[in-house]
Amino acid sequence: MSPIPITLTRHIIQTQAAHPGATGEFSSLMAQIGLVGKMIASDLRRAGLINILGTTGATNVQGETVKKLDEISNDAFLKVFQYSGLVCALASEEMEKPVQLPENWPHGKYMLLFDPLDGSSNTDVNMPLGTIFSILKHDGKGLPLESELIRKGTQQVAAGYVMYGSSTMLVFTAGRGVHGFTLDPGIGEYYLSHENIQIPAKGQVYAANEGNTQKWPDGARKFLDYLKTKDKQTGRPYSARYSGCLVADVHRVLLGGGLYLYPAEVDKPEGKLRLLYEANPLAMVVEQAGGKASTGTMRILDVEPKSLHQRVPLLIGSKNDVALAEDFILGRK
Ligand code: FDP
Repeated sequence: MSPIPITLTRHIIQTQAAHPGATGEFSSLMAQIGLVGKMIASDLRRAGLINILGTTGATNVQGETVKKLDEISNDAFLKVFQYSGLVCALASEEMEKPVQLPENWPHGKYMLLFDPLDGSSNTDVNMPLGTIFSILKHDGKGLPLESELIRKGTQQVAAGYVMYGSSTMLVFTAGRGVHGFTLDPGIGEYYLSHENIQIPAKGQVYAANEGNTQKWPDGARKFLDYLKTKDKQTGRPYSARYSGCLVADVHRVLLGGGLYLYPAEVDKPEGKLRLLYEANPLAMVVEQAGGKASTGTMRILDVEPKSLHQRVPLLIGSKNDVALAEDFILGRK
């Protein structure tokens, strides 16, 4: 008989058993994130058939066009969490302010920040998409203020993503390694498929929007030229792989090595990606797998955020590749 596969729930309960003080709240929270992932995956699978492709006609807090699927995915989080009693704060990349949770309702100690649908330019063309989440703990009583959600990445207690590709995967860390679970759609259960993921120290792949290189500072441009230059000893040229979905591109480098970069631009030094909803959670995952995440000049997880929707440049992946990118950006190469 083949061994019993480890489900997401069993994995979390086993890990929890190693922590005698654990209340089970975290296990429930993760199970519900898994449920949101299933709801979104189910909509994405049928998207072309049920009139949910295209835009809503609205613009979000980031000034970006809202896709119908952005809204549907955001709603999935609200449906599952608003009255769950599992969180005391909810903040979404799609919403200007944190969600108002009912005062006279039970609430847990965790604060959940999420990007419901990452890579939304991929929705209408059947390409990969993702969901990113970051979990913080509120130590005080009652419901936290917005300012209490604006924390450094080092304060995350857990983080991860769901990737909607040829299969649906949930990858997360609670600070003790990174584990990947694949959804068996036939029975609606996530099974442990990638235990203790370790990112290679160096890869041979880069993911970047090369159409933007003319907007990049010299250091970042030189770095890309370096990666494309032939050199057998250092495994160059690297291959380019850019899907337009951060989750999918980071997932590729997490498993195979290399790096994803969305650097600062000369006229946009703050970069594009959101610190609290995208960079911090992915940085926690990648660091836990032995990789590195940087703004180009400092560790992502040490950036002191000032606002909920703050943007940040991001270089993330294999530790040697990211360190080398920093050397170029800082003018050391
Ligand atoms: P998108 O705007 O389509 O949601 O989150 C931002 C993100 O996608 C990432 O997933 C992706 O890597 C990047 O932005 C794509 O930006 P460009 O279109 O500028 O390449």
